[in-house]
Amino acid sequence: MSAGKSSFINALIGDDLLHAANEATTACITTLSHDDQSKSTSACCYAYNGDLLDSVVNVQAEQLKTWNSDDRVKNIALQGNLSTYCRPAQGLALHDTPGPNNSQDPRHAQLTIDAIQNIPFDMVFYILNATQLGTRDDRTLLTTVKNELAQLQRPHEVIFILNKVDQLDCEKGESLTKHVEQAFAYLVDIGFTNPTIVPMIANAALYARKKLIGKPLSRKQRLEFANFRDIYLQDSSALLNASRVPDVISKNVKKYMQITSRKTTDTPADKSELYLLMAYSGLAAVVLIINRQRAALLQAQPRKEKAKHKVSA
Ligand SMILES: Nc1nc2c(ncn2[C@@H]2O[C@H](COP(=O)(O)OP(=O)(O)O)[C@@H](O)[C@H]2O)c(=O)[nH]1
Ligand SMILES: [Mg+2]
Repeated sequence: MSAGKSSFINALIGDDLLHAANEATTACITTLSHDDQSKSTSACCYAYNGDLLDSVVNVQAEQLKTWNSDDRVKNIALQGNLSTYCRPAQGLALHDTPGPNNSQDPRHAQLTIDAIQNIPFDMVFYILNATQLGTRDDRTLLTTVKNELAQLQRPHEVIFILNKVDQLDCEKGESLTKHVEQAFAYLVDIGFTNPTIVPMIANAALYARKKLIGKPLSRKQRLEFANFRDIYLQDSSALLNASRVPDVISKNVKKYMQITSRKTTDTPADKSELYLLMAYSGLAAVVLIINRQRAALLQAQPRKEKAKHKVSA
């Protein structure tokens, strides 16, 4: 709960459509599907018995928030031309789940288990809160999720995001590398083999993306963004160097950062910095991980299916 699951998806789509706050906000499963033919973003919500409750064209964050806090709603399905860097984007579906460790509402845990059992996904991003790693709740939940995943027949990859690393107090010796190593040992102890861990600042990624797209930041977001920029300037490779990702991913993020930081006449310096901040935040590694898997999935598909996806990356 509040580890940053909804913020992580918002960063991927460059928009704060999903409600994110330091409280038990997500009470249902929200599926966001990319369709590059969509002229508007439409959404529907469904009850526990599968009945359609409501639908809206040009959906706004406020509407999703209202549905999300409506006890009758089990699922929200949203479709639109999302601003994602994932390639191929067509057919991409992102599923946001409630935090299953909300002790005030046991339905949240059930919804997450339901999602694991019934949604045909290819990849799971498990968002760990860097400031609350290894609590008893967290261990119980991770063990449940691991056991549920072990029963699945279809292949899937599990990626761990160590989010909110901006909140670690490095001046008090909370070293990022040490934290990632601790997370690694913790996950191995639970039974995950050689887990991939991406340290991340989901909000930094989201704000950089919003600025690049030209969307305004709220006052609070502007203040937070200034703080993220400050820590980025101290060591722009800190998160990447601490991450535990396949070599090909870290090499490609490094390459991307090198190319972006070269002074060119066609990209203004402030824009380059935003791209770099986005890469620094962990988002570039995440997108490369997704793209690599989507390319592999596409490779395995019959020719007719491939034509539908129009690979552009
Ligand atoms: N400092 C910091 N705050 C974050 C980060 N990611 C998310 N948050 C904040 O954490 C709170 C919970 O986020 P949310 O996405 O709702 O978490 P969820 O319950 O896991 O979906 C919100 O106030 C977010 O703005 C991050 O990387 N750093
Ligand atoms: Mg949420």
